[in-house]
Amino acid sequence: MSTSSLPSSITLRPGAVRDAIVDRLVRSLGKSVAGATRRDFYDALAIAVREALAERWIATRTRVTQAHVKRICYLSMEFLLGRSLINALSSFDDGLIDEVRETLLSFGHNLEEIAAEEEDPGLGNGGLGRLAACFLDSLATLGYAATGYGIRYDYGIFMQVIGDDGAQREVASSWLGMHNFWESGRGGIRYLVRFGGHCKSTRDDKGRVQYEWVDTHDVWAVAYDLLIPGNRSPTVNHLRLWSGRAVTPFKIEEFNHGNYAAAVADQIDAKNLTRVLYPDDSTPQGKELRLRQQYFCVSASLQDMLAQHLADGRGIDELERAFAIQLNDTHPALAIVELMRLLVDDYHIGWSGAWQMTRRICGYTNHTLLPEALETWPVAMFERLLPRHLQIIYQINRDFLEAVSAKYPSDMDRRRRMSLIAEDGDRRVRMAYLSVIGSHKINGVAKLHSRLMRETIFADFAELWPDRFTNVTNGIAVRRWLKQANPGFAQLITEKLGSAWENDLEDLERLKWAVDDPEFRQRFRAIKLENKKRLAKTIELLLNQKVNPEALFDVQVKRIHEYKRQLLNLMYVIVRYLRIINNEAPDAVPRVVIIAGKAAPGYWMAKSVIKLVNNVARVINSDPRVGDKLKLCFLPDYDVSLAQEIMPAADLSQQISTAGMEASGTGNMKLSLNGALTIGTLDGANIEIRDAVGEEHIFIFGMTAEQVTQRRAQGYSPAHVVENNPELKRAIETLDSGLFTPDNLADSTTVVDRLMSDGEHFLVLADFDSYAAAQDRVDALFRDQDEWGRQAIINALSMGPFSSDRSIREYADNIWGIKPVI
Ligand code: 26V
Repeated sequence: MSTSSLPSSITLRPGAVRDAIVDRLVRSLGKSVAGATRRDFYDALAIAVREALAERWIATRTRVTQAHVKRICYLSMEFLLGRSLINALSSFDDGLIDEVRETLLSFGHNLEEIAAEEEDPGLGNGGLGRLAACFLDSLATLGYAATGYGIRYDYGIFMQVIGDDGAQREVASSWLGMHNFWESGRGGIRYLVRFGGHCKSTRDDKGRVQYEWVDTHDVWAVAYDLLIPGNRSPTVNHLRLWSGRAVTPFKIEEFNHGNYAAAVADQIDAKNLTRVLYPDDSTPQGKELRLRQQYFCVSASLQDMLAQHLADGRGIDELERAFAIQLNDTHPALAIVELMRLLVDDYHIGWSGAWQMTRRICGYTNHTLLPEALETWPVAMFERLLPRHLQIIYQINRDFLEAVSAKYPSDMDRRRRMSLIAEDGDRRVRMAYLSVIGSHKINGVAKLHSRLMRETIFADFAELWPDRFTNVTNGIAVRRWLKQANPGFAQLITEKLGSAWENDLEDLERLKWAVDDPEFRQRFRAIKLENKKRLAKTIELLLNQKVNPEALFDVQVKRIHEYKRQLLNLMYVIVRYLRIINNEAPDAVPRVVIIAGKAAPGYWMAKSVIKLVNNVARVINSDPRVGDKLKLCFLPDYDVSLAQEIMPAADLSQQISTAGMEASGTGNMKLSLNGALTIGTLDGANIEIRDAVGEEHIFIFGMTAEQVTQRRAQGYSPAHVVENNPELKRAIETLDSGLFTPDNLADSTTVVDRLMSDGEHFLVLADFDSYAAAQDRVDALFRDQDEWGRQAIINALSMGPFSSDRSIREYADNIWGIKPVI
């Protein structure tokens, strides 16, 4: 039966919302309307929406197959999607969501509360994972044929709970606890992924060496698909996530002999493969299970691509016309090696032809310059887990180093530097170099980052192949970060401009006149105040702390890392606190300082920062001398859904990383788009944001990346800085006195010791003077509410270039060579 011949009454569409919901309640869930809970309404609605998307999805796949267009496969170990219901509902362009809202009201429910029933699938750590989700949104909205490939972790990022002592505790939380209606298990789509074993070589009848990988331990990768709707677009793509399953059946004989553990050992091993996301995004732990996850993801995805390609009746030699692969950082870099293995060993394509094809198919995005975050794997581990892949890596390396030697004869040091194998200490495979060598384009994620990438970690490679290096500045999905997160502001824009901006953010430029329209400014400020009231309620719910919505909402939300310098923020909060209690700031602008973010469980200093923030907050928030003038709030368990509440309520966006260290940042874009002013260093995309909003509408401070390098070379001495700033000195002394951590002095002193250590790598206090001066400018401007509002609007309306639609068009045109199918 074709979808069009289904009885139409069950399709969710304008005019039939009530019938569709009741139909799913009764027929899919077996609930009466009278007996249905909030959760039942969520389930019924989710089923109805998913079915409506499924029709668009089938149509998309038919179009893609018929058009024979090139597809992009976005390989990523992380996708931080956020909730689906409102995203999907608001992608329909016929006012469906309004009717859903009214219908639910008639049943006594509110759409936002219903939507909050959904677990936020936290299948990622931070920026890199959220970027992948924004990119999928843009790919579908712009009508590109795209598939995301990743892992269906049973447990995504941990839930962060703050203990009574202020410290972070990690609690496992399964997004799959409740039935997830957004994914469909595709039992029929599964591939064998092999590990271990050894390699045999034989000669074929023409005398060529053939390699065989034998005696392997195998695991099934089974597919689960999540639908990715384009906004007001006929396109629905999918994200395909792989889950591990045992190949060997349950061993009933062992069971019957009472060996219960042995009976299920294989099942458990296979399931463990995809059990949990690694929560450390700063230091790779070199854990074997992580390498297994990477290979599992890559192998299943490539088999899936090839299977589809061949099923379409196309030849293997056409592969590069059918597919582009993008590597989201080095985590899926094994795709380069696995593709070589498939082409050479299974499809018997000659080595150099296979290599050319592989390189033309793959592109690599780098997301960090931090040397400790660059992945390397012990050769010994590779040998044990992926022996054939190690051989291939050696061959790639031999060919490559030969080319290096041809260009730079007798430059042995260069050969050593550029080798895929690091020989210092235990021998390790350098995944970033593998990604560079195996890709036709290598890009950074903001202009500064792309330049530093060429000049530092990949300098030798950029000298060898200057044309392969490029930049694509990150962007954000306007739908989630404005239309859904800030419906009030979105409606105001639409009232003035129509809704074209949703899919063409540059259109906001046309609203620039509104900056000088007092009525528009007044409405903008009223919307901001409403958003702040909403967040104030959430803060009260989470922390049992009242905050004044009229105060300046000062926001720093992101993973906790020393380079992001949450401690610079905290030191300044302490300085303000001391000014207030010493009666030195009679007219201080009232502030609510909001900090949120998770620390990697093994990153001790980051966890100390969280604990200290909470301890300082406890003292400040309970000091009667402070009142409304200052509140410090650490919001626990920062995730996409909490971000959607915070972004529209912010006045000030803190983007204060040590210059040269934040690759791009994307929270900076989300906050600015929602009308926050940025206080920031000349780092990552902050620089491009400054260029877009104008330097008079942003608070820039601190050293440039070049000055940071110089300062480190000179030898940085924090004691010297502190000696010259009496307020900073007083703040340090107060910390050292234990005022904030009476139960455990060390909770303060260990952090102070770090800040005060000679050569402290992140130069936190070196930027303090300039940061405090910029904060004074913030206060001064906030006193003029009308002018602040004007500049906030300028910020929001200047964000045209920071849509992920723009980023995706650049990837499509300059890297992937793909065209939309619509
Ligand atoms: C690194 C690692 C290393 C070890 C194993 C687990 C793991 C997981 C994630 C990462 C990624 C760190 C890199 C990252 O997230 N970079 C961020 O990427 C954003 C999107 O491009 C960018 O805006 C941020 O500035 C950058 O920090």
